[in-house]
Amino acid sequence: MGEFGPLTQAVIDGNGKKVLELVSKALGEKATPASILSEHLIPGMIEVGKLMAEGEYFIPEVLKSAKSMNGALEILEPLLAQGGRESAGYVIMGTVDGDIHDIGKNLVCMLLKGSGFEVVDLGVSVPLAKFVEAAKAKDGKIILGLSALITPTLDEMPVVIKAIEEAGLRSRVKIMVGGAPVTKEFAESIKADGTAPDAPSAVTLAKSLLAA
Ligand code: B1M
Repeated sequence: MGEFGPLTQAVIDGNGKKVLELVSKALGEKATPASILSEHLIPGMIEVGKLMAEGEYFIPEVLKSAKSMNGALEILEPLLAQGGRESAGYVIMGTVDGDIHDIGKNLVCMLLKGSGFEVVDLGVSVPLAKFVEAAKAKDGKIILGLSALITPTLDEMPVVIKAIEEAGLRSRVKIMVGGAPVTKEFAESIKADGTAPDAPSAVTLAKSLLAA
């Protein structure tokens, strides 16, 4: 295991109490929510992923880290969303059916909200019909964001896109896909409107999809 700062290490250790303490301390010392995320919390989850891949961490350890990360996100989210600006657009977001990973999706939602988007987060393992229903319920040009973290659930993305087409919504629903296994080539092959490798670039993509 490499050398990490105390907050990153607390995420790796899955020590939720310490993570909350250190996040509050950093905010008290005027660190920005965005820097706490990118410099401390995300590197912790990246290391957890490495430890899982190396067989050093198993599901219980990973879950503890994920819970501690999500606890920190709850504190940071309202701070990132502050501002009361005019809506930048409407985004429906969810992790596709069969997939329960949500940390990356939550980060994307958080940064979108922080950039003035109205975000409806449908959660994890979202059934196809729920995406279609949510898209039907909002008029005008909107974005549908699909997240997936495990290779088998990538197959659900084209299924959702087809259902949106069949519901006659495709011309006004821009579809953004993402998650670690999603490549640009994959996104093009399923006729999504775009993909982004991380949360900040997802915000840039969302803006450009609505401007197009
Ligand atoms: Co799972 N898991 N997991 N896991 N897990 C991975 C993804 C895996 C790569 C680990 C590994 O083997 N090395 C592997 C997938 C292999 C594969 O298929 N390619 C894996 C596996 C196999 C599994 C299970 C099947 C394990 C099992 O049960 N045997 C199981 C799946 C259950 C299911 O979904 N049906 C499982 C379960 C879990 C936990 C529940 C324990 C937990 C999830 C907790 C939670 O999310 N609440 C978990 C975790 C935490 C991980 C790792 C360690 C970390 C994922 C994460 O949060 N990353 C992960 C290893 C890894 O990724 N290296 C792993 C941090 C996050 C900030 O990054 O999610 O990539 P990420 O999001 C980024 C970008 O991808 C992008 O922006 C985000 C922010 O920058 N992005 C988007 C994401 N969504 C986007 C949407 C967009 C745009 C950008 O537009 C719509």
